Amino acid sequence: MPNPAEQGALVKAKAHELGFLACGIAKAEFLSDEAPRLEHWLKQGKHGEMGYMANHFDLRLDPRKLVPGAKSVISLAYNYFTPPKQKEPSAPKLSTYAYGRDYHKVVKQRLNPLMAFIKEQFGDVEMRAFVDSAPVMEKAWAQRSGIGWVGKHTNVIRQGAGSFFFLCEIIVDLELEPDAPAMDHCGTCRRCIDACPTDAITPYGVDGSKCISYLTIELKNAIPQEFTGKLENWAFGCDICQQVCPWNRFSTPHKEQEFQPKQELMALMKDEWQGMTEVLFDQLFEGSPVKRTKYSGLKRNIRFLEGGDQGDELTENDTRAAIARKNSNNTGTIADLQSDTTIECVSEEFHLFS
Ligand code: B12
Ligand code: SF4
Ligand code: SF4
Repeated sequence: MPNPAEQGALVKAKAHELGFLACGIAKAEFLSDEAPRLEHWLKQGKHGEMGYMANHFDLRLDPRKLVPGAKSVISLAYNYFTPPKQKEPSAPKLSTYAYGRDYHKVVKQRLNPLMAFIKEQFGDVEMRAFVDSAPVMEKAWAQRSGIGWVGKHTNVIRQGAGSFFFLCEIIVDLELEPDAPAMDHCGTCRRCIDACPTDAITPYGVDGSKCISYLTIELKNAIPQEFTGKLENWAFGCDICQQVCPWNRFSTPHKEQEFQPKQELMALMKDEWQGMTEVLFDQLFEGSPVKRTKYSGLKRNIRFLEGGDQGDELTENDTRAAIARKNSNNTGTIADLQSDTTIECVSEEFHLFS
């Protein structure tokens, strides 16, 4: 029987073979640092109307409550990066993660052979796989297992790979040797904070209720008027804080066929988005994460971008803020921001599958 270090190495090698970008291991234990932070975040109402974030507080902080007897959390990253592909520059924007088929299903399918391998190698172990599908603090596990650090925009960033990847985990009652946690490499940079159009980011924290991703996907009611003129043409999700992050210079295109966008979706003109019928919506977004917001949600978002949901004109303040943003140093082109090398990097060494 291999020892915990050899077992861990076998799992990582298999994960690599199956196409995962990274795989790391952490000891399954109570998330003591995260507990007070999560509590504070919820008390401040930063989850907005995402009621599910306030549920299962204890389960969320302890993987042994999800898998009794759990000893290890295997954390994995799955690349979804693709350079922007929408052809019409003025068309409402879709977040990159939503170009293809829903990641919950795709990544889960990729995890199944890894679970089968674990059973085959180590016998009848208890385990469960999660892809944003249960109360699991996925970013905390990714950081603990060395996959990457939680950046100031709160997404997990990996040296040599950026942050355009999904996270998933296998919680297992098998003892595997833990990896060292990842170190923070944000340094003095604050590009994501300065670029966020709704001021949702404070260092290492996001006010979910102000994030465009929340407003366009999770929020079921009307988008509050205070966000008029601030959504920067995003109709579903938002990539700005990741696009301006210098670490995403290292992103490389994914190889997942299921994440390839439909050509007709990428070619949609602005007026076709605006005039989209429910029939076309169903056709374009079958099996896509965009289904989460439903036809009515997407239409609401598009109307909001046009200023049509309130029927109000942009206020003078909104216009002034938009102009100020355009002129500010921190809102140059994404290429300018990414090519800036002033970021303080501790190391350029990469540890894929370390
Ligand atoms: C709720 C949620 C959201 C909410 C709230 C976002 C948020 N930051 O919490 C909304 C809808 C806004 C959202 C948006 C997005 N999301 Co989201 N979301 C989640 C979800 C379900 C839970 C996250 C969570 O636990 N939040 C609770 C708060 C308390 O956690 P937190 O912000 O990370 O806070 C921690 C830090 O602030 C830290 N902290 C606090 N103070 C300090 C101080 C210091 C010094 C340090 C070091 C740390 C620290 O402690 C807190 C607890 O660990 C996860 C899936 C999962 N089950 O984990 C996906 C997830 C985080 N989302 C994901 C993605 C892709 C996105 C978007 C990029 C999608 C898009 N393009 O529109 C955006 C990014 C917005 C952003 N900048 O965060 C991915 C991120 C992958 C990655 N590489 O990190 C995840 C992991 C889903 C997945 N399985 O891949 N999301
Ligand atoms: S996803 Fe957009 S709105 Fe949300 S925190 Fe990042 S930049 Fe701000
Ligand atoms: S933009 Fe800068 S501060 Fe923000 S996550 Fe990236 S490196 Fe960290």
